[in-house]
Amino acid sequence: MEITRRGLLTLMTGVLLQPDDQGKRGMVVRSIRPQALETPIDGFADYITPTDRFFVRTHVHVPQVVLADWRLTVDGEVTRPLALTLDDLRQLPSAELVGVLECAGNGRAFHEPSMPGLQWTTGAVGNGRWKGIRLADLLKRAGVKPTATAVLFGGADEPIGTMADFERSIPLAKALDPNTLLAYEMNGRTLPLAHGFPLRAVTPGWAGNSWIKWLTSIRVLDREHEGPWMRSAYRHPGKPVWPGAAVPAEDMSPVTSLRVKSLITFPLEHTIVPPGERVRIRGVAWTGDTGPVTAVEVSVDGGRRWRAAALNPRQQARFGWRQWDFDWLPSGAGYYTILARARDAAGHTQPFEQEWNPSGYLWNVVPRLRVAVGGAPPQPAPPQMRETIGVAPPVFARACGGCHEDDVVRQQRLSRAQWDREINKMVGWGANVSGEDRSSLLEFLSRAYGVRPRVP
Ligand SMILES: Nc1nc2c(c(=O)[nH]1)N[C@H]1C(S)=C(S)[C@@H](COP(=O)(O)O)O[C@H]1N2
Ligand SMILES: [Mo]
Repeated sequence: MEITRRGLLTLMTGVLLQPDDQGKRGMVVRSIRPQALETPIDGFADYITPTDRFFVRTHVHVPQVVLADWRLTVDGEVTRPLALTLDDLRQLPSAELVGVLECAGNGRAFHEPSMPGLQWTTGAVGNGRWKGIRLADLLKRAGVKPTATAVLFGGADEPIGTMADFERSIPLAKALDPNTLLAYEMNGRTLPLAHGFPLRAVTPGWAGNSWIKWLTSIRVLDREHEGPWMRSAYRHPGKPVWPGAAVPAEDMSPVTSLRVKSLITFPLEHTIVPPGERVRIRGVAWTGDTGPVTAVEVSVDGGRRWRAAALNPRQQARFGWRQWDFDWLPSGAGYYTILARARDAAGHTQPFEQEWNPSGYLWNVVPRLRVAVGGAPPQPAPPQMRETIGVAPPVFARACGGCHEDDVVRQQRLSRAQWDREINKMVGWGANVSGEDRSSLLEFLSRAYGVRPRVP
């Protein structure tokens, strides 16, 4: 462990021993306190996400860990309850794996209609190297009784306000899976405080809500844990529901496996590519229980044609992501829409349309970005939020209603400039709009039917 100024001070006073909370670099702050930090797309250039770029999601007050007092207890439906120090754990055979940690809510911001919660876009995910012990080895020592069906993780963190303690259980089968670890190292170093020092659960293939940090207690249960972090949070209907609908918690089940997903990490949105230049499109792809990833396809024409990207042949970790690339020589100047679509061993692939769910979990729509070859892309129109549709000025019915109904207008989402051109077009087609009428019509159309998230 690196000795830092703070570490040295605490060694001198002999009270605390915890690793320096490695500073984070260039993160998108979604919440300062409790800490929620998102990795921007430039944080995904490496196979292993550097610790200082790794996203953080914490619901709670980060605990003060006094290692001398720290114990991991194992109890519940076991024949030999245990209380172990970190040194005890380090004596056990170690295991290491590369695995993707992704928050269930990653991509929530893309759901329409939007829902409350952290508005993660693409960066509540990272590929880490995790080292620790196998949970199965510990459970074997403790002697799991036949009545056991689930394993509850509890951490040292304290809830904020009247929030319930962040405790969650996983099914016994997942706990006994040889890939399920209790990790004391991340990316070759002592697990940082932000990521759960001194010990966290690593449940590869499953969303972050099962990767409990600051572990102090493992309790073997005869049923799924009944706390609110199981019974009301992290639940998904498992099928499409009416967007915006309230779904009773009992009609949903806990979020477990991640879904097949990819990110395009290069080039960046609205890059201007010089004509004649080759572009190496790059990204990463991962999946959950239905892995491994078997293919990534790329389209440079908005999905009309697809071709296989090359998966990095050295990256075979079952739960790690795979870097891919795609060599592209644009056929000429123009505006290109690039899409990527990963496929996994079970034949699952990424959808174009996400089914809506009440908490906005497991977003995995094909990623998309646009580049301009040989010229600057036009400035995207700033989104205009609708305050009220307002009352249509008389010119609307008079000038437009003669030829068509409102419906054809209502489905449009156009910027002011586009509406301006549309009016010109209609005037060209015979609509009688002029002077003051014209400005009130333009005002109305761009306010009422401006660019904004679609509302179902
Ligand atoms: N004790 C505890 N563990 C926790 C959480 C928490 O708030 N408290 N958040 C969970 C959630 S929702 C996620 S996505 C991951 C995030 O892990 P990271 O902060 O190491 O990226 O931790 C999980 N483990
Ligand atoms: Mo999460």
